Amino acid sequence: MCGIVGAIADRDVVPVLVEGLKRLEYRGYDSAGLAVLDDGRLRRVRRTGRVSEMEAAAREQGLAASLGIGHTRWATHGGVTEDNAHPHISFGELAVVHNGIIENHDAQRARLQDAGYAFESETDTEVIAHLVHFHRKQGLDLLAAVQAAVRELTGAYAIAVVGLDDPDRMVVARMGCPLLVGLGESENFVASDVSAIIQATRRVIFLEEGDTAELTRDGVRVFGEDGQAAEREVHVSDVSLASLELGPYSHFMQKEIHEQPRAISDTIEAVIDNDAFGPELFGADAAEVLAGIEGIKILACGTSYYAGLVAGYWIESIAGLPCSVEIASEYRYRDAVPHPRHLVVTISQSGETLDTMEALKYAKSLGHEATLSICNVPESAIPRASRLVYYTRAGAEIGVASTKAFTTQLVALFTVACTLAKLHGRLDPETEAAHIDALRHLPGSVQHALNLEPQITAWSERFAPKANALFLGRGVHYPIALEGALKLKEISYIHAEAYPAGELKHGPLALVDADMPVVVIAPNDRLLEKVKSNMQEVRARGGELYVFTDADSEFGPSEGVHVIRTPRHVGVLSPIVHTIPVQLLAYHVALARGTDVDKPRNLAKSVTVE
Ligand code: HGA
Repeated sequence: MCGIVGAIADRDVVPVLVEGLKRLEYRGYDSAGLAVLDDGRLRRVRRTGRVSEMEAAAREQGLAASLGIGHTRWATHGGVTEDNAHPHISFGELAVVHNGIIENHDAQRARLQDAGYAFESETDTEVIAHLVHFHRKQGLDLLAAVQAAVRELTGAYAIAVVGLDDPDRMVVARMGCPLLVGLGESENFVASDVSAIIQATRRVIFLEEGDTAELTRDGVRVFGEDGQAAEREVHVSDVSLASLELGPYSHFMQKEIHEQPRAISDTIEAVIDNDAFGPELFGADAAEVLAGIEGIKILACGTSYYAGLVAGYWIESIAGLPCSVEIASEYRYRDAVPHPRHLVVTISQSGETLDTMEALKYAKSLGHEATLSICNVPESAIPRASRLVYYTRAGAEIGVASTKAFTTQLVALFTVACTLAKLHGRLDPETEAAHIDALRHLPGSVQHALNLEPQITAWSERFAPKANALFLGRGVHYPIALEGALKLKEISYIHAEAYPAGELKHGPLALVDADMPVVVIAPNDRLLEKVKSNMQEVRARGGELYVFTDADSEFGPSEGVHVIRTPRHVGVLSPIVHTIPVQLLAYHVALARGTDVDKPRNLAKSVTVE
């Protein structure tokens, strides 16, 4: 979603801002802009479309300055127009970039209009610019004006503000949206994501909810929600530049699909090194937190929700504990019945997913004290709000369609299931050793599945002209069918639905004809015979089947039935291996259709708005 970058330095910061915005492109956006303080003038350039178009315009105008802010916008309030693009400026004197949604913008707009402010955009953001300007004109300095303004806002925001009267400072604030400060030598930065400033500094402070901060060239002062000076820890980011570059790949999604053997082995390293599952994997007080747990509630959105569904099968079958899995944006708005002895597990790649964060807050408000976050970004908001954490080590995921984050979440959740089983006396040493052995061999099986790419590419040509597709799976592979359908619709825009194969006859079979390709996840498990019957139902209606099955299953191709064989059945970890072909299928169908694989239309990474 929206990205923010800002810099104050003794050098021209425009290249820093542009590079930062390019690194934020992966979050998804529709327009971009910069505002800089140049020799007593506030200059701005904004464009709809790509950062490179905005960069060209900035170059043409000879934009150069030592203080500035930049933004990539993913519109929530007001259409995708240049007037709605950020930065927003008040009276030509003060510029603001904003990530989030201001919920009381209508009331503030009316009030500011009465005070003589004219609005140029349809955004909620513009009220922030005028509100800060208003307080500045009442005699407050920039920091106090921002603090006064945010006290009058409801909703979520990360903002950065610069003003003509303040050529030596920038003020930033956050509530509900990520924002961090980067510390350089005689220069300082702000960004919504560390990748935006990694070329300038690795030393970062993650601002906390309600924080404001004042950045000058020589220092940074942070203030807590109460307005008092606050100490915040300085972290050294280990995000690798290589993970932000494409290297030999055509798309980040392709690169990230192929990084999965490494991402998985990094994520399970601690389990393999310890040769055991155990609460210590989840934090210092995990033994105590997990001790009295009698059930699990998983909260997540999108692909992470599907990872949660797989975990639901594992937790009930391996640990013998009841597990419910719920979409975070639904849970947060219903009258849920809390179970104080249930562990609440949230899953979010970015750790900033707003709906998941709010669901976690709601669960805590209901009395859930035992909370665990599965997350890929250290120090992000959701793990910080949770008592326990398991960090996946997928590395930066740039493609909007999640791939390696999903499979690493699955291995993390498998570890949760096995640890709970052990704590509840349901994991004997032989089974534990077998599960660890399966994990040890998993990267190899995933690599084997990746080697199927040429066969899957051949299939993709047949899918490309289709308007619809159906994905089927049963049991623990049903969520993989859901994930396959989601990947296909996200990046190829083919309408795809997933069903548990046994459900076909209860409705969706009506859709099946020769134009409806049906993808089936059919591993060699105890449900294979049932799935075969479901496939017969499809064939009998003229539907064409595309089946992923294991090397050792006895299921072969026939008229209207295409088969690709994944590696030998890997037992309980089979859903992870079967994820690879559906990712590759979506990727190659999208390539064949010529869509923008890494930045699918209308979608964004790190969904930090409701
Ligand atoms: N509400 C603002 C910013 C939107 C946003 O943060 N998107 O991720 C707008 O619509 O401009």
